[in-house]
Amino acid sequence: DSAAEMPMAAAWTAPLLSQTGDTVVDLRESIRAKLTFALGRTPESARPRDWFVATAMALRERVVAACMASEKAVPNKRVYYLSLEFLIGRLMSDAMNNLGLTDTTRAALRELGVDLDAVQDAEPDAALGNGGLGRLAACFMDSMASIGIPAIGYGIRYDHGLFRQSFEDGWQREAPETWLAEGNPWEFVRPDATYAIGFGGTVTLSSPGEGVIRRHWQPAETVRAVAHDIPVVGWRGRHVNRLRLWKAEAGEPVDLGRFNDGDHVGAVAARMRAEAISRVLYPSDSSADGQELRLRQEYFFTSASLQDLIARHVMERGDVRSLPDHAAIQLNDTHPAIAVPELMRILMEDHDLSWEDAWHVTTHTLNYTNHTLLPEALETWPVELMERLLPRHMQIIYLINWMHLEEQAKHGRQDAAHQDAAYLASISLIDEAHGRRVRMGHLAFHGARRVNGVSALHTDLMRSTVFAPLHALDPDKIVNKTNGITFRRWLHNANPGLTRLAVETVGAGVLDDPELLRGLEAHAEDPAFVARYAAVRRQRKEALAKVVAERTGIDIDPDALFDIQVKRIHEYKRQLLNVVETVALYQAIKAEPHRDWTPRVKIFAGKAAPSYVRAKLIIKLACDVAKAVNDDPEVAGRLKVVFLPNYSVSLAETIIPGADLSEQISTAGMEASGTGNMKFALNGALTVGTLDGANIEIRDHVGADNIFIFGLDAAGVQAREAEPGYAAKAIQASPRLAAALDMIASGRFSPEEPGRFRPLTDDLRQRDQYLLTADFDDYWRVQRSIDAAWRDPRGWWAKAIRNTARMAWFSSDRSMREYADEIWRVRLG
Ligand code: GPK
Repeated sequence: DSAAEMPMAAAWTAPLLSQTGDTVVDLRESIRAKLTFALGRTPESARPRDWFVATAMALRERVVAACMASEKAVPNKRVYYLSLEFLIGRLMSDAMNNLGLTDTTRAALRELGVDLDAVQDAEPDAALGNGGLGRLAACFMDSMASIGIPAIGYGIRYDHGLFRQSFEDGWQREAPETWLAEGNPWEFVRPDATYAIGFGGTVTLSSPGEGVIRRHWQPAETVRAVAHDIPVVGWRGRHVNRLRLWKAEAGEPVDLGRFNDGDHVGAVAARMRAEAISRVLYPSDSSADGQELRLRQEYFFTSASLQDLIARHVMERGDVRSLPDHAAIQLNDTHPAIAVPELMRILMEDHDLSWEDAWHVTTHTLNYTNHTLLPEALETWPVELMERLLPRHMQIIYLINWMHLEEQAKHGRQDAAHQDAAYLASISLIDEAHGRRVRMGHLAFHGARRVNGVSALHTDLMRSTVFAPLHALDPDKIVNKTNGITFRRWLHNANPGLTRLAVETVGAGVLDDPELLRGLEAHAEDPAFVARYAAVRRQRKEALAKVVAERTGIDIDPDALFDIQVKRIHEYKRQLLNVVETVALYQAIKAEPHRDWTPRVKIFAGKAAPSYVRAKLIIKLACDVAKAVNDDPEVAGRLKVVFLPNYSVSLAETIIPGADLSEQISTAGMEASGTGNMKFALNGALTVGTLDGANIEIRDHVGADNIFIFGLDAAGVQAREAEPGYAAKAIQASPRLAAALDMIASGRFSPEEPGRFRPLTDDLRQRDQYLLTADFDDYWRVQRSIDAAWRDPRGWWAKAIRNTARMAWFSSDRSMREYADEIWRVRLG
């Protein structure tokens, strides 16, 4: 069976010759030359890492050639995607596959006596992001290059991306990640693209005459932003874009005066302070931690990016006033929201625009994507800090706000509601109630032409909750753009067996047009096709079982149902609901050990923010429950629990194709979209989920019969939140839940520290902010219906195949086309 015979880590190869015209000999000699002359290594002494670098450099040359070809003409309009995070993962398979060079590279390396899979495994992940928000930016970069949107992604070149996670007796430990330790073969340093970024200082006034007053910012400190470019090659190499990441450097590398005075540490203090800006990615996800260094990071990359794109625009077009016609800037969340006053400042101070003209350009160029409505994640900065770090920007924000509030008064709103102080406070860019803070969401909203949510539900909730008063002022501003994923990474590269099966069934056109996947539906109950589809899954489950054994020492049976929840650890995502259900199932098995329980393996992976104590305790509980369950002879392997350490993009590529069941169980209304949910469904895992985020749209596409929905919807959650004491009542009404919580609280899983998990169980009994108790019984019910469905393989595979067949709409190519048409108004190249 051809699908099952595909080599495990091999990538799918487009059924066409290389896009670059290279033969195996060309590439082989190119790799050999890189190894010899760029790395100074002999084939005999080369480690896999050296082969990786040599191969990447050989491929990079081909990317550059394609890049030169696609940059020949100045595009009419460019997209600038500003994001503090790009969670890219490995780049080699993207470059190889999109250039059609996978087979050529494999053969070239084989002639050199080297295995491509080992070379690919030697590439470190570029983990310059925390989770969904950063991964979305990476998928969008791939899609923009693939569908031909001229774009530059702007971010920070962190020396250390997301921390490496390990477990010490079930407790999360963090270690620095060192992806750049041996250099980055994909990047080009661009010292000519260096900009000065100011901080602190004072604002002075001058009057050039005629009653005109000018304000000039004299920063106390200046840092240099140096561009590092990573080319992003699109599908079939037709188009190449750039990811431009800024590295922070000091104006002067060393203070020679202090050095000569013998102060050798003090001599480099300013340099250390400057370089700290691009040193480390903040590891918190969906929560704003409000530290000064973070604000410095945000302003640093935003200012450098704006200076760069304006310089390019002026060079190409002459007049900065036409910026909105030739540039669309997308702010990925509020992290670059300081772009609003920074663009105003640059236009007024460096280009002499009036306030009105500058405001016109700003509000016709910027757009803002919101990724969460969770209050703890909405960024606000203390006015005092902004005044100290960015005094000129604070003045501009005050003036924007003054005009914004005046506007409401001028329009002479008749109804009392709009005269109300509470109303004005709700639309103000300054939150006066919590010690005077700048609301970055309000700032971004007000400065943007379009504001978007990332799923239909999330966008509706933006309109009805957090942004309701601002939305009423400009009802066309908020639009929905449901997230997507790049099928090239998440299907073609991650699951070559399934890709080959799809190509052989519906034709190679499916590689260019995912809508053709729909042709698989006709085969959902065809035994020959089902056997091949099941064989692909089986192979991926064996590969996953091997990784689980290597990394945790736990043996899992590929015949069991692989039930997987992988994502950041966060209370609203409710990994705890999954763990409590696991405990209840454990109790049920022990109560009736002779029943024929459906064998299940529960697999968890994900990182907790280092300061998120509650999330780390949930990880510890999962690990302690795993130990008890896996070691219990009465369970006899019918339930196993695994926590895989150090979740990453490349680990996700191994995990997702091996899943039977995808856990998407957030409290309804709290997960803006989710994108892991899309990756699993595309690969044919069935979803157990709440009516939250994009789960709703996934249900609409795959059909209600092919997904397992449970629990309260967003309206039900709102209603229940208003009922005091709901948790105690729910626990009283559910003996199964009560028993599971009692077992956890009793210390049964932590005999050496019986009270360890009381903070979790006490909270569920008293507060239960995420309504775990309200949804528990329905979750149990749907899980048992999943047990039953698993026992009917024909029914299960038909559902799985229908999932794969109906997911085309969730391609990030579709998302990017919608942004291009409705937000950016940019032509595809
Ligand atoms: C949202 F606010 C944030 C954040 O700080 N980090 C992050 O990854 C996620 N997100 C949402 O939680 C997901 O629901 C969503 O799919 C993803 O952003 C991309 O939009």
